Amino acid sequence: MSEKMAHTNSSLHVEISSLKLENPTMLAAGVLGVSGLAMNRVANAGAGAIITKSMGLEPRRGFPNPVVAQVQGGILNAMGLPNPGIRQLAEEIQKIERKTVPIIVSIYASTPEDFAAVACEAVKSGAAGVELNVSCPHAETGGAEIGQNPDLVEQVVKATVRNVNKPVFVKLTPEVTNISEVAKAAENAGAEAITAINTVKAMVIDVETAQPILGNKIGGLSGPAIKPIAVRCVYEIYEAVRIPIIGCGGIVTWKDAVEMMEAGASAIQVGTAIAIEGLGVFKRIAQGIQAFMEKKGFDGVKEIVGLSHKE
Ligand code: RRO
Repeated sequence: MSEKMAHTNSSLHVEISSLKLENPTMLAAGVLGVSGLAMNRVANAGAGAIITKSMGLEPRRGFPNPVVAQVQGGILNAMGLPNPGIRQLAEEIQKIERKTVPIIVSIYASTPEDFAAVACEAVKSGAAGVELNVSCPHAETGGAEIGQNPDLVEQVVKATVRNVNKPVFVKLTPEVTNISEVAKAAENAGAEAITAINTVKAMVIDVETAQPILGNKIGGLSGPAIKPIAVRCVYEIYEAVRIPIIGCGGIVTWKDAVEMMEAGASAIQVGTAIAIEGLGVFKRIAQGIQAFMEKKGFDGVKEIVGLSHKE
C-alpha cells in the first residue's frame, strides 16, 4: 500500500467520541509526547492520534537517573512525571503540521480540582481531548492510588467533565482486583473512553552490586511482557462498559493490534514498540490491519472490535 493510502484509506477510519482518527493507532502517553518537533514526526509517521506526555500544573524534573532499564520482553521506567508544565504546551502543539491528527493531552494531578484546572489549560492550548492519568505506578501522590479507588476516579472524572467541553479519557492501572468496577465508575462519571492499561509495577536488581537499577528503585514495566495482561483487562472492561476502550500495552505488530481489538479495543496505543521498531511501526500496524480486514471481508475496523466475545 502506498504511503498516501495508509493515511486516507476510509475503512481504517475510527471515531472515539467526537474525535475522528484516520486509523486506529495512537501514540501512547510518555513517549515522544513533549516537544512539538517530536510530535510532528509522529503525526507525519501516520499515527491516528497523539497522546502527550503527562502534564501537571507546574513543571517537574522527574526522578534521578537511571530512569529506564531494558529487561526481557520490555522496558522498565521510573521517569517520575518529568514535564515542562501545562502552560508550556500550546507552543509545542502549534508546531504539529498535520492538523487532522487529534492531540490528546495526558494530565496528572493530586486532587479533582487540580485535574480540572490542568484539563482547562490543556483545552486552551489546543487539546482535542484529555486523558486522565490516574494510573502511574510510582507517582508520589495521585497516580495509581486514585486509579485503585473507584470513588476517587469518579470524583476526578466528574470534576474534569464539568469543566471541559472536550472528550475525557481515563487511563487505568491493571493493578486492581476488579478493573471493570473502576472502568464503570469512570463511565458513570462521564468519561468518553477508557485507556487500558498503564505500566505494571516492577523492579530490576543489578546482581553484582545487589542494588536496584532504577534511581527510584521501583518502576513500571511496558512492552510485550505485559500484553496478555492488557488483553485480559480490555476483555473484562468490554463486558462492563459501553464507551470505547483504547488498548495499550505491548503492541508491536498488526497482529497484536488485531488481538487487542478482538478483545474489545476500538483503537490501540503504541509506546515501547517505537524503541524496538522505530516510527515506521504506525504505518506497518495500520497496513497490517487493512490487509487483515481485506482477507476477512470486513468493511471497517468496527467489525473487529469485540469479536472474541461472540461465540
Ligand atoms: O513519568 C513516569 O514515570 C510514568 C508515568 Br507519568 C506513567 O503514567 N507511567 C509510567 O510508567 N511512567
